[in-house]
Amino acid sequence: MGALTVGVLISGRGSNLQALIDAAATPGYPARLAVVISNVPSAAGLARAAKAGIATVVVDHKKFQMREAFEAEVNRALDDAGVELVCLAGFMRLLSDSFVRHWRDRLINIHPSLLPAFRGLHVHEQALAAGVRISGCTVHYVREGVDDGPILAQAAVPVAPTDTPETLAARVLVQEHRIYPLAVRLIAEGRVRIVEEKVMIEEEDGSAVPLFNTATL
Ligand code: 4DW
Ligand code: GAR
Repeated sequence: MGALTVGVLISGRGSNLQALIDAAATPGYPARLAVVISNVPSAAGLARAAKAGIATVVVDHKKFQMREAFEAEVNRALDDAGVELVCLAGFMRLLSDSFVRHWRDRLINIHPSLLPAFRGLHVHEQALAAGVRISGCTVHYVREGVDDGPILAQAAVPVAPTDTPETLAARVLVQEHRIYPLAVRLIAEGRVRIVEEKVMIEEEDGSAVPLFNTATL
């Protein structure tokens, strides 16, 4: 069976992109990164992709008046590369309902909280302000709402009394780099089913269960 063709959308640093690049370089990984698209020309993740020999495309949203025109250009780059699964990795532009519908069940995101807690921006500030003792990260299918959609994988981390948004973000990021490649692997292996908007993982015997083994503390 051929590897699943993946496109990654970024806006910045690209450390989750790097985790996917590193995973895809391991023998037997069932997905291949075909294109990395950034809406920010200066995104550091573009150099990571180039270093790994992955095609890069910049679609600078500032050059487009209409979100639809921007997204049409993104879609052209994804289609040109034969992309079957789109991974948002620190991609910070809101995608329209029509884009999300077009890629329904083929579009996933990583978010640095235990969704549905703490949507949107400044997530770690929100977690510290709420006083939670546990935070974490979530890989989810993207739906029309922001930071909404069936949950593929989550990992938990402790919140320390001395944490700042920066120290908490760093602890969560380590787990992001574990669960994003894991989630892409499960999809690429064809083991993921969405049943009543919940993700089920197919076992060898054909039964389907929720993913069980991603939690860490
Ligand atoms: C996300 C959600 C909203 C904005 C930025 C990031 C998180 C993941 C995500 C990216 N694109 C998405 C999602 C999502 O969960 N659901 C959908 N699309 N439909 C956001 O509001 N960004 C605004 C400003 C960005 C900027 O100033 O650069 C925007 O208007 O796009
Ligand atoms: C990551 O922490 C990711 O979870 C977060 O942005 C960071 C991107 O870092 N994404 C969101 O907040 C989406 N709502 P990276 O560019 O190094 O992967």
